[in-house]
Amino acid sequence: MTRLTTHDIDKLDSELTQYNLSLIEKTGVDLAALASFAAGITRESFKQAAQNHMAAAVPITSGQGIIGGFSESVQSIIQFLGFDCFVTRAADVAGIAEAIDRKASIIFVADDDRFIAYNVGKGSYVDNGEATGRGYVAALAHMAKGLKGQEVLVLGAGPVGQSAVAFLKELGAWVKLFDIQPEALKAYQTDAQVTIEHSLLEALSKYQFILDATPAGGFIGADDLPHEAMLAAPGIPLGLKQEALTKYERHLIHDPLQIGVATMLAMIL
Ligand code: PYL
Repeated sequence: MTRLTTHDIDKLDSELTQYNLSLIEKTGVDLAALASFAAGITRESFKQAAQNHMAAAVPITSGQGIIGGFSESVQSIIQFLGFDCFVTRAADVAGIAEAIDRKASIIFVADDDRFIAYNVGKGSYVDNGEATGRGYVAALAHMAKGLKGQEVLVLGAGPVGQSAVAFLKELGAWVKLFDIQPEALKAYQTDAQVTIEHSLLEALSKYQFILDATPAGGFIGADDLPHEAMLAAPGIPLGLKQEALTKYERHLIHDPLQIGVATMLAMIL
């Protein structure tokens, strides 16, 4: 998983309203609706649940340490969705204890390897990778006005790509999967709804709907894609080159945290 930098998220809080409006423009629905769809709940029940939950974001100092603004960005996304959320004053175990003492019902914690939301009452958690894969498929499905029976190219068979493949199959899409590491594709060799793609450039030129779940940046040029391409790209950094970004911006979903955190919240209620 690529590690975010403070620079990736430094304007996130102040731009959430504009970000949500751009989601509505591209997909027809807002962040709460996408997260609800990905979680299999109604937008109404998601909004209702805000009355019964207090969330906490706990900074974690392990490994490469705290990312400036990370916990605050998680908090602002959760608050934007109508839920109470605080960032604990303490970090690590003391922060988790503080969250519980302050009656948090959902605790968000991330180290360098995992980012989870833990539901204290249920004793269950959801992982950011799984939520992000589902959330970005939800966005692509709305942008495409439905993916049932459609061919969708998924780049990357890591945690996000695997979750995206699973949800795409649930939605009745025909998945075309590419990964640079053949062993990542073994699990799909006998899957009737998944076709393995062996040439990246050939695959990019062929499919209108693309989900880029790779951690690679700047490898997709404007001429590599069909004119009508629509892309959902959770991968950090963005896989599109600047020229492609300019050409496909109106049909591109890409953010550092918003869809993943919103979907974690909707899935862990
Ligand atoms: C969850 C993000 C999405 C993409 N990469 C993941 C990442 O950057 N993970 C590291 C998160 C570290 C957070 C740090 C803190 O500030 O609490 N431990």
